Amino acid sequence: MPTAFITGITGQDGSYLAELLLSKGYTVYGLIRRSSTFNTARISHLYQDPHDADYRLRLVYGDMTDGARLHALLAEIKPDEIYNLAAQAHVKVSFETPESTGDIDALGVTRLLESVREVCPKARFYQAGSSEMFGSSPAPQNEDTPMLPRSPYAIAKLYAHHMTRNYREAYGMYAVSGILFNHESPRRGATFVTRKITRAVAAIKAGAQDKLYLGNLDARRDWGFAPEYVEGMWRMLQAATPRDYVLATGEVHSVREFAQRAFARAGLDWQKHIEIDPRYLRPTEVDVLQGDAARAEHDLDWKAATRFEQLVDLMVDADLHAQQHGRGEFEAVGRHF
Ligand code: NAP
Ligand code: G4F
Repeated sequence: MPTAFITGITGQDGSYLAELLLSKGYTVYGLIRRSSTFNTARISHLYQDPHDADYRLRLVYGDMTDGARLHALLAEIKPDEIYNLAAQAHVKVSFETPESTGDIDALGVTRLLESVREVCPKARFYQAGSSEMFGSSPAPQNEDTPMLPRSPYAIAKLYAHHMTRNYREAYGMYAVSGILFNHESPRRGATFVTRKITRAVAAIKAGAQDKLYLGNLDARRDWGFAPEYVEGMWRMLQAATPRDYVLATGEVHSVREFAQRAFARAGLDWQKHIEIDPRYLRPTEVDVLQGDAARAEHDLDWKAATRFEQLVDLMVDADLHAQQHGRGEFEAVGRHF
């Protein structure tokens, strides 16, 4: 069975991808950062004792800023597939940390690609590109839409996107960049707007909180369900020809609409609880992201299935459940979510 190397395995997407690949029989190596507190909550249900006979989830220490370590790991593991999901993935934070965001999200990809070229050039490489790269380009956006990024995060991702394409063209490597629109789940980080809203709904419902402070309610996004998107990543690496693909639902809603639906799901009136705090506004905003995933549907037979209302409801329900049962941030979600 194949061997995969996942960077960012402790993140939302990394955890779902690890589940998917393990279920397909892969041996999965996951890169984790040394941390003084545990950062493996999203994959704790997948943990295996190294002494298990079927020990296929192997966590290794490293960092996207440490090229020598990435090189040594790839030389040792010689994976068949590499999924580069590691990133400083928060757009607003990237305005505060532009240098380290570029180091991890842009140069980190070059470090990885260069190591792949040197030690395992036949490996198939997936780069986690982002719809943020489209920035101010009018919607709907597809693979041919001009990219006009609006944040240090998006600019770093665009560098990585072009670098991935360049390694494909220059060295004939199987290297692709998935241009993924926003995808969410009960495992979404708590500072992204969807999860920030659904966690607050649960806390307000329980009487533990009264107000939720947000930024731009008019921003519109194309929100899908994360497990479906990691399936799309895998399909990109199984295709006969390496190509870049958009993954999206094609449906667009505002932050306000997300909040309205989420509060209503719990029987709450959003207008009584939401306040605007300018600290959550961005120096430059991306107003509308709406993807056209026709190429992925045609070539990969990939199509988003979970619609907006279902997504909001399942996220609210998971956070209500967690709140009611006094569970930690990801404990309630288990294998199902
Ligand atoms: P996430 O939950 O924020 O996870 C990010 C992962 O990157 C975590 O495992 C994190 O480790 C790791 N990481 C951060 N800095 C690192 C470093 N210097 N070295 C090694 N690992 C590092 O993000 P996500 O939502 O799963 O997204 C996965 C990827 O897809 C990211 O590259 C993101 O930019 C991209 N993307 C996401 C979306 C989306 O809507 N979710 C859409 C388009 C593209 P820790 O747990 O230790 O922090
Ligand atoms: O949830 P967000 O922080 O996600 P954003 O900026 O769209 O980025 C996410 O999706 C990208 C793909 O398009 C990924 F590449 C990236 O890694 C990340 O996963 O914000 C969504 C919208 C923004 O317009 C933001 O201004 O919600 C608006 N918003 C309004 N109030 C807020 C808030 N965002 C956050 N995080 N917190 C707020 O209080």
